Amino acid sequence: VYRRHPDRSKLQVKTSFAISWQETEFNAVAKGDAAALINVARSVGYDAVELAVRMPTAVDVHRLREALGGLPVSALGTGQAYLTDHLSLTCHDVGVRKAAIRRLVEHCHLAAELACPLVIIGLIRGKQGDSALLDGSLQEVCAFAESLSIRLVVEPINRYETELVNTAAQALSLIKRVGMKNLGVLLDTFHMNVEEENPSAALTSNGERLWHVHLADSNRLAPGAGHLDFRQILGLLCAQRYDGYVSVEIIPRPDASTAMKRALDTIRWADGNSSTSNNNKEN
Ligand code: LER
Ligand code: MN
Repeated sequence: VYRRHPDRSKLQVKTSFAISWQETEFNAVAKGDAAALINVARSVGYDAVELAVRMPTAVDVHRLREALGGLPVSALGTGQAYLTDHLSLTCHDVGVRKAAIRRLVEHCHLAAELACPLVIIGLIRGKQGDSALLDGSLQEVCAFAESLSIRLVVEPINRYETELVNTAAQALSLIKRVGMKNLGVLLDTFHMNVEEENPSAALTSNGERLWHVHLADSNRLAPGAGHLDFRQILGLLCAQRYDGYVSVEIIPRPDASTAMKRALDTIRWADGNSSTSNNNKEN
């Protein structure tokens, strides 16, 4: 159910929508004419866009900057490098592993050029790789990212997509093992709905290391199309003074522009009705 309500001039949360800048097989992202999609996201009212980028060196940065027209980039997604090029941080083949690390270094360079603070570690860690190799690979990427003031976020992903890091607790213990200050967590409400025993507890379990959030409903459609309670989700985020973006990463049905509007409608409604909304009452 999409609940409509009057626009609020200021939300408690910063919003973003995930768009693929290059062609992709990933279905939970807006794709096609990326420059046009960025414009739609801007006109619908998002504060930023998240960009999925398979190959950073192939990005025409000038064209991308022009398309953005000053709209911030909340984070860079990297999963396409796994899906299409099969690069993985946990591959036994050291050549593939090094190529994955090099690719992420390129993502860090692009992120720095776009003043985007975060690079996402999702599927690029591999689906069935050797978890013992993950810590070292991440240490290498984090050390480089630090030199550009870029932070990385590990995203727990559901078991049907990867065996490595399915829950918020696993992400936190990975971060502790890796021991780098610029490694945090990204939680995706779609994956949490599959994996977390207690999604509310998981949402607050990463404390100051929670730097990015993907919003999708239980069916991976726009928030409002499934059975997740976004009032509770935003309420919990605001209560812990989360100051990152909530970035909508969904299957864009029936079309990207409608999905963008529906998602933002639900976020605005949930924001206005969350338990912390008193902080933001309109006069
Ligand atoms: C990417 O953010 C994600 O959520 C994964 O499902 C990638 O396949
Ligand atoms: Mn995600």
